[in-house]
Amino acid sequence: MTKKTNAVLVIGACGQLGSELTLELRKLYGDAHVVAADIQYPKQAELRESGPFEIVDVLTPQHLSELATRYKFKQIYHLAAILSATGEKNPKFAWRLNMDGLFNVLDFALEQKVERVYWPSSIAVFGPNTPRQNTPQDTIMDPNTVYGISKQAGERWCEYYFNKYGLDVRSLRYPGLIGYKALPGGGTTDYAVDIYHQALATGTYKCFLSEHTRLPMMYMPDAIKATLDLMHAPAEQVKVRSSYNLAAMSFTPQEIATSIQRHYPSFAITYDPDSRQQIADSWPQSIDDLAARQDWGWRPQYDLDTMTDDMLLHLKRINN
Ligand code: AKB
Repeated sequence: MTKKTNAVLVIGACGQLGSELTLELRKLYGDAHVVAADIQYPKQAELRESGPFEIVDVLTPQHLSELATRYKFKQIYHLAAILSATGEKNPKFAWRLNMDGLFNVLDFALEQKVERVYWPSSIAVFGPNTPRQNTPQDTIMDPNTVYGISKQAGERWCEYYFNKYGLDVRSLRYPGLIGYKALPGGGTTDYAVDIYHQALATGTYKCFLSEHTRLPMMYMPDAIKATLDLMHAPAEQVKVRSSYNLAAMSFTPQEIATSIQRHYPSFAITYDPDSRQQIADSWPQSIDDLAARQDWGWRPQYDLDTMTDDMLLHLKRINN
């Protein structure tokens, strides 16, 4: 059997980021060259129909080796993870999936001589003793969620594989990501996606975080752009080999509601904080991403109001 060469593998392709990133990668490299992989078949027709799809459980290394009989990968995006809120429900499993999954992918990439690997980190690597305003690239990191601990450990391992084995792994510490194409799964920042859906569906939203909880956030087109810009940067410009701080905007539930009210003045928000409040309270309110700006030219394009305008426009179109 002849192998398809120069392929790009996206693991976790059905997730919030994966479903959008896969389609962008297919535009860039050609549909047939970007292999979407996940533990379940995609619900999104465009993702299912536009290119190859493979069932892969990152905890089963044989799934990866089997893929290597059919494809020669030049890049891997390993996005599969259990997020902050879900992780707290089953911490041991979250640790196993987030860590063993990463090891399986890093080892596979080494074995297969993959040129470049992308792995997402998160603002969850920071904790209650981290400075919360303009959190620096290098600072105290004392995460207190299993997700945050796994991301912090993962960052150390990515840097280790780079220093020790020369594997070109690149990473970003995403803030909360907001997009209209797919729903997030099990994060503390998920309210900032749900609120737009509920604004259109019911005109009201009960928020699981309190009114003044400020968190760093980013609109999906900016997250995709940052990811691709980092992956396309010449290796010598990528000076941080753990993970780069990345910022676009910070807002509170009250401020996003006010932004929505510019379109729907009667939109009403209420607050009923749950266990996710404690997680949010341990995270930064704003992020200093100077290193990303200086090293490979990062600049975000969306702020809260331009994101709201775009989200509502697209969601209205999808609903009609
Ligand atoms: C979460 O809320 O768990 C994620 C994240 C900030 O990494 N969105």
